[in-house]
Amino acid sequence: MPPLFTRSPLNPILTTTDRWWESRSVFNPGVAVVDGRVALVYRAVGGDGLSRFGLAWSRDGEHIDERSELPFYEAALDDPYARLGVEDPRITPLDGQFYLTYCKASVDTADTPPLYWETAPFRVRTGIGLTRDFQSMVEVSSLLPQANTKDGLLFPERIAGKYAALVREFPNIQYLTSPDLHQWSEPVTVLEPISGTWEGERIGAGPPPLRTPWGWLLLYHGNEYLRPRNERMYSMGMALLDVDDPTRVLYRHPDPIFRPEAPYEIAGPVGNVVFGTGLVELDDRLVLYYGAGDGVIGVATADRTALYALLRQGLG
Ligand code: BMA
Repeated sequence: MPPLFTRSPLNPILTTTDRWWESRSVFNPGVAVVDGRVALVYRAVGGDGLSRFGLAWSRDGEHIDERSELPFYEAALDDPYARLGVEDPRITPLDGQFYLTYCKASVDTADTPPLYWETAPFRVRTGIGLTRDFQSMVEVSSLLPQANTKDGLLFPERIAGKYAALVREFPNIQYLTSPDLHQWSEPVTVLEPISGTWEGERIGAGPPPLRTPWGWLLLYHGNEYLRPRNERMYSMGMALLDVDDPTRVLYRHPDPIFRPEAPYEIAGPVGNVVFGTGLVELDDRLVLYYGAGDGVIGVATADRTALYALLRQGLG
């Protein structure tokens, strides 16, 4: 089978600049189509090692035409949950506005034990922000304010009348709902890592799910530990969730659909990483935006018919 996703010949489409706040790395963009243009809100790491969001625009989805001089968003200096900044935004269009979900990162007190792979006891929360016009964003709430979570996103439609979300409270992807973005239901596990495979270590939702005729298409990342090289690899996988009850997994593709292969994915500040966080439909293509090697941004395109055929085949 030919590869499902084809990399743009322009890759990497976005790289660092000499502006201090995005001089170290730019990666993991949230993406949305806004008045016919593609907006990318991306994670930018600067000379101070902190994460902020930059904003870039593209007319054709691959050439960057415009880029913000200053960060699009940075955490308030006195926010104790974002001492290391904000990371990995996802963008969800809903009710004629755009919600951003992102990881707020800080470090817990020194007497807190870190998770086994962590270099410090990171304290992570999922923030929810709102923008109408991409001039500015305001934080409106957070997903499960008391829990350590990453990879949070909102579905682009209400489900059974409620806001619907996915989040990763280590190590699983969970589903939860809210009437108002403030009170959250008890999370229900949707997908777990599969030990000994490409998604054996941990998994997390990628871009906000896309509605297909058969269910929600969820692209997600999986992390595997390559013992002989003492390295980790992040690839992208695909699942289909029931439209009305996304805790029902209708199909999970066994193999990764996108793996680190290009030099800018294999090298970089963290090598062997493709981390997809944006997905848009442009004509008959599904266009995936991803962080590569935690250093730059790439784009890869799948033919919708081919991807749908794979889903249908999986559904049997
Ligand atoms: C995750 C997040 C992402 C990053 C990925 C690969 O835990 O920190 O921002 O792209 O690891 O390093």
